[in-house]
Amino acid sequence: DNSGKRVVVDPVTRIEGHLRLEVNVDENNVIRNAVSTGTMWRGIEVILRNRDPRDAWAFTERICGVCTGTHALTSVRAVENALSINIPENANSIRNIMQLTLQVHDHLVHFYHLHALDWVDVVSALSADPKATSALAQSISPWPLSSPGYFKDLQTRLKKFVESGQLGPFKNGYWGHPAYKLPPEANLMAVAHYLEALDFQKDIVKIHTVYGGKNPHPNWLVGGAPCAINVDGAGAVGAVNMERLNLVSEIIDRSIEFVEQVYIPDLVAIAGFYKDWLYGGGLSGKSVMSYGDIPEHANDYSANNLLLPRGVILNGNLNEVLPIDQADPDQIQEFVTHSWYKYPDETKGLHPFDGVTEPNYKLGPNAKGTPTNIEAVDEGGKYSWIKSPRWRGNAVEVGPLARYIIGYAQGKPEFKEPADKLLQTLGVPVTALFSTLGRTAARGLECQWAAHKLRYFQDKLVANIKAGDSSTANVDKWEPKTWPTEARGYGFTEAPRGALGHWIKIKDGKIDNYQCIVPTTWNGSPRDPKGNIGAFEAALMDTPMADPGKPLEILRTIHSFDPCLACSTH
Ligand code: NFC
Repeated sequence: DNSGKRVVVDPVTRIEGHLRLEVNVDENNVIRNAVSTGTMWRGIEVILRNRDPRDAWAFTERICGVCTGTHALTSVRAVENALSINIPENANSIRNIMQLTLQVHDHLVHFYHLHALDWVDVVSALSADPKATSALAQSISPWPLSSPGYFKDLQTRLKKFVESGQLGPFKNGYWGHPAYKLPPEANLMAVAHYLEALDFQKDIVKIHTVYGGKNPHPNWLVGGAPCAINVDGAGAVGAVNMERLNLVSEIIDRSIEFVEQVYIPDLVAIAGFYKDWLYGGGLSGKSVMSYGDIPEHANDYSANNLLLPRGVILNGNLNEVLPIDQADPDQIQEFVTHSWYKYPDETKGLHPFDGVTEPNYKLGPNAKGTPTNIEAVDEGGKYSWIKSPRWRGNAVEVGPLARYIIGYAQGKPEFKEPADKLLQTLGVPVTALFSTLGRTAARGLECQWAAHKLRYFQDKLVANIKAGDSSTANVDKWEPKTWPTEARGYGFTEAPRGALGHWIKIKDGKIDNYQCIVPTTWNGSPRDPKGNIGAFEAALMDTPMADPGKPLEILRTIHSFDPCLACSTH
């Protein structure tokens, strides 16, 4: 219904990639229709055709530099699945460390640098009392950077920014918007931690440089991990030696400290002021999905061996977590009825083993503007470069909140207990989880979980090396002549933003078809042929806006998904 007031946010900033949102609001400025559009496509699946499957990780990794490495991991798993390649135990630990490092890094950067400013008014921090800010900080955390002088200095720096007319990283906010609720002192504390997190995030990625050579886009290897281990003194260049293992260990300790003494206390403090703002639940209280990840032992990707939960919940039935089979054509399908692609029959979905990626850019009949300058999309026609994946025909939400809901429903203490504790601290019921804030809180809890699991797998790796096992790769099936003429396989991970899958068909040693279904493809998907809306669209519905001219509420909810559009369209 396009009769109401229309609000367009294009491009959405503080995300990765190119996203447009259009909403219609009623006479009370409540959102009654929402349309999400991925506005750019790159065609990595097409570029992969006829290439060497052993190189696919390096191409797919370039889908995104933010969730760096997770596509590469998914890709090597897909190739290993197709060719029945097993990896050594050390490689499994190293891959888990790489993936958990990404989770911690990504969640921290998201909370402070992409999302916090939806809740924190930077300009209000100028009127904070540094002494009261110090008292507030010390009342919630033992973190040492908390003296009145520290906050006074920061405030002086911030004043200079503002007075110069150059807010630097803090420009482009809706400062002074009535939906901001934090007192000035909490705003000043959060700005301090924004800057500290900016510093810390460059340290944590060093873990990727130790095991993968660089960041972004570390190196990966079909059959294992691309790093040699040499702990007996004079190491080969590039080898993982004792000094580097100690460096990783020290960064892990600091990660746990930062997450527990800064991120979590900030999350609780900020959420305390917004616990009445429980909009944005969307699909989270209905249908959620997680593939699971972080295998305890190498080469077993079954639910029991995965530390992150696996399963699907449909229609809010928390009593039943349904099993997933990524190879089952009845379970996972992608539709393009409303996406800028061509299928032989667009009323039907395709399983990714038989997926087709053929661009077909045309606007719906009621769209306004020109193809290069769209004023209004027509959601009755094609309107996004994102395809519409569905699980048994259902739109599902994926991501940290989905993982926590599934872990919660399965009664897994590692997920249920911290969630219950947080709900209790805030004094809100369990249904509060199904909201924008629930999404933001789940990411914080998962960051803490991941930091501790980093410690666990680093210790496991070191213990295994000390026991005499330094193997990191299995090259038995490296040569294509050892492969069958035709093979197919899939790989999956839980990327920071949710369930990620790659499907590969190999023929005569080359890639015959390659399809990716990405977390933001699930969350940002347009409507399917039955009219089911995607998770972004569902989450925006029924949200009241204080001022549609400054759509802060749209940003809050959409940012809580941490969208990555480069990933979604690939
Ligand atoms: Ni880009 Fe990725 C997307 C993640 O949704 N997580 O699969 C990967 O990006 O951030």
